[in-house]
Amino acid sequence: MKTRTLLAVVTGFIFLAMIAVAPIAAQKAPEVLKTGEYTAKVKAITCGGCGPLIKRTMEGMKEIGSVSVDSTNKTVQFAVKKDASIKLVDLQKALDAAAKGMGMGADYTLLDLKLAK
Ligand SMILES: [Cu+2]
Repeated sequence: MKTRTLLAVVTGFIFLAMIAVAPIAAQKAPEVLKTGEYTAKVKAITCGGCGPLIKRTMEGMKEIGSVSVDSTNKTVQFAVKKDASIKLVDLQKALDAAAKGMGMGADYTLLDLKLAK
């Protein structure tokens, strides 16, 4: 019975710790991208047309400067212009629309987004 109580307490602690840590982990990617250079992984680049489409889509946004896509490694590098900022959700929305247009399982969800400099 004592072991069971101890187990319950330990399980409870682990559960609480997970609840406390989850929002921190979820917030890791910045919600607003400020001026700077970023790198990210792209979830699914499925054909030779995806790279140019991602580049065209992102460069079409006034806040974003040059974009380069590495289709082999499924990564994208881009810059947010000086004195500009863009919400990640807005950028992702544009990319999702582009991926939908591409079809064939393309998914331009940005993963592992990091500020490069
Ligand atoms: Cu494609």
